[in-house]
Amino acid sequence: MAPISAADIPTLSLLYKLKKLNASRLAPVQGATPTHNDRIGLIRGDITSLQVGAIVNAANNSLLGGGGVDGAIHRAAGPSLLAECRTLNGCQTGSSKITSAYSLPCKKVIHTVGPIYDDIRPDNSERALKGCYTSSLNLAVKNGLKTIAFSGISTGIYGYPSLDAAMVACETVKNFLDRDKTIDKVVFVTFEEKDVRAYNQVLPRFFPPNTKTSTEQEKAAEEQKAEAEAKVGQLPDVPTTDPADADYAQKKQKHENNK
Ligand code: AR6
Repeated sequence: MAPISAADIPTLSLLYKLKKLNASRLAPVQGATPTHNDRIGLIRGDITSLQVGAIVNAANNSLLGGGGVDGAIHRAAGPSLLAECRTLNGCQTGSSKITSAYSLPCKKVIHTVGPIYDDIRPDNSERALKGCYTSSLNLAVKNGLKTIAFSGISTGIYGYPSLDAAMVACETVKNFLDRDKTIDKVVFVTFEEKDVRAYNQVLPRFFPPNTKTSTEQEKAAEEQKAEAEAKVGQLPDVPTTDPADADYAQKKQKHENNK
């Protein structure tokens, strides 16, 4: 399968424009913003074909491979990936570790360990799932990677309900992008129909379409400019002589007088 480059993965802005993603009929969550719509990608397919900075594997505590996306990643990367994973001494639930990508088209693989969904204590599962997204994003930044693609951590064999998992994923990624300036693109990779539906439903609640017309955008830019100019007006006047020069001139005069 030909690799898909990061630039070819559609952003939310494009998906809204093409009407492949629609505004939610449900209320947006608090703080929802279209600001990151160019930095979020969404694609359905096999994560092993993505030519991105890092793909995120839904691994287990041993990091020694398994079924689902973990199996697909190990098969596509080749046996060297397992050899490197053996040196890592496993990984805790809610945490992540990074390896090379070997025969995969991406640069790195981040292995994260999602929770086995606990419907008696869903808060514990939510905390661990948040940890998976945050620790993976932090590892990407630490390794200078600009693009990162997530599989639906815990939504397969580990049984996390897709809609709830998509809420956690979107909220955590949004909070991260609100303060990060280094990551260019975070991609959500869906595989099964249930996850496609979940992301189509949840993404617009966190990252709504930009409904401002270009005139409104221009007006907002004008307002920002006026505000900046008003602030400049409050600054002290720029000195007309160089303080260092004035000091020098004074000293020079004194020296002349003492001659
Ligand atoms: N590309 C993208 N997504 C995929 C692919 C693929 N090739 N294959 C499956 N998915 P799962 P978990 C989706 O079960 O629930 C392993 O044995 C899948 O549809 O792989 O976190 C590990 O070793 C689902 O949305 O991971 C652990 O023991 C998502 O990937 C255990 O499974 C995750 O499903 C982890 O379970």
